[in-house]
Amino acid sequence: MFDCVALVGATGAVGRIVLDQLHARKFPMRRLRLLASARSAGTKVRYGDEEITVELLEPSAFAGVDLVIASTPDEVSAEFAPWAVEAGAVVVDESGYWRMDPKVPLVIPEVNPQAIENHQGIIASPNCSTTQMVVALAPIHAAVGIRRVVVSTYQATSGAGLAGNVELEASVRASLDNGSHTPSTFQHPIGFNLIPQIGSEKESGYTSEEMKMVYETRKILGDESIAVCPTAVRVPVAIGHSESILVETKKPITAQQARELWDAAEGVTVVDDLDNHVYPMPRDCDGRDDVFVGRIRQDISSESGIAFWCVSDNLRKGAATNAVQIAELLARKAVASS
Ligand code: 11C
Repeated sequence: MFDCVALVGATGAVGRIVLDQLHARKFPMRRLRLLASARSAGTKVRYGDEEITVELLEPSAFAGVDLVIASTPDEVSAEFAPWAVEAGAVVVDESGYWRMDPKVPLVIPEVNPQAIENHQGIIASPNCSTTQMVVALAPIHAAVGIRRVVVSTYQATSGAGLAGNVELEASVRASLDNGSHTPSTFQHPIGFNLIPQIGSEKESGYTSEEMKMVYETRKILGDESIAVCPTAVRVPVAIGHSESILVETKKPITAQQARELWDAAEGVTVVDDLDNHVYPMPRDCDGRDDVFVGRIRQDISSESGIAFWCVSDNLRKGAATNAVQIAELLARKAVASS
């Protein structure tokens, strides 16, 4: 049982779901505090039957806090996480800032729970598009080894926060009304459109979002030899990232063997019956915590490959749920060592 847990970023798209999850999963804590920038400090936020007033995020705010769960932009995390660690708290961070730091474990509880053992105060939760892919890849990697992954993403506007969904709605309405809407969150109008750019250019023509999928996948699976070729695309869907994934394996695997591995895997639900038009779709996965896989088939262009379709709620398993599951691991570890 934690004496005091602080949630940083409670008023954001992910923070709201973290609050719901902490309550729904009866997270073991005596007190919950909410911290945010001056813009949100003073706001009242509902938590179950309580109303909690958001406090200002400043170094002194972490006195007496045991655990921090944070969903903030990278630059905010860079500043506050050291304050929290200095005050003795453990930080579960959803931003991209700490993920590739060698001292920071990057954790998906179903995949590499053992990594939390070596934390030095900060534990990172991966990028949403990486998380769902790696949950699906992990059982295949454990069984037959993965040599290469080719992935194209179809990412929801909520990946860019509440502003992304506001912009989706405004852009769709403007198109239906034959009007125009000037984008501010995305690079182009998102209504009735696809945008093959998420993040900024990072290296060799790949975006920052795409390179997260390369580096984070290797770190979580603990295998620097895995080759990943990603294309990340923003689509006019509010919630639920989808991914078309082709895996080249070290040893051959059949589609049926892959299906059996996913049927047995924690956190994965197989939805796969093409004859009856059954496959995962974002609108069916919205509000659910699992990673859904379907369209499972042999790669007809090579000897040892599996192609599949993967959908998950990017705000849940892609962010809030994974962070709360990491916090639950820490709670169990504390009980085990007390
Ligand atoms: C998106 N995946 O869909 C991004 C947002 O590194 O946690 C998440 C950014 C991150 O826009």
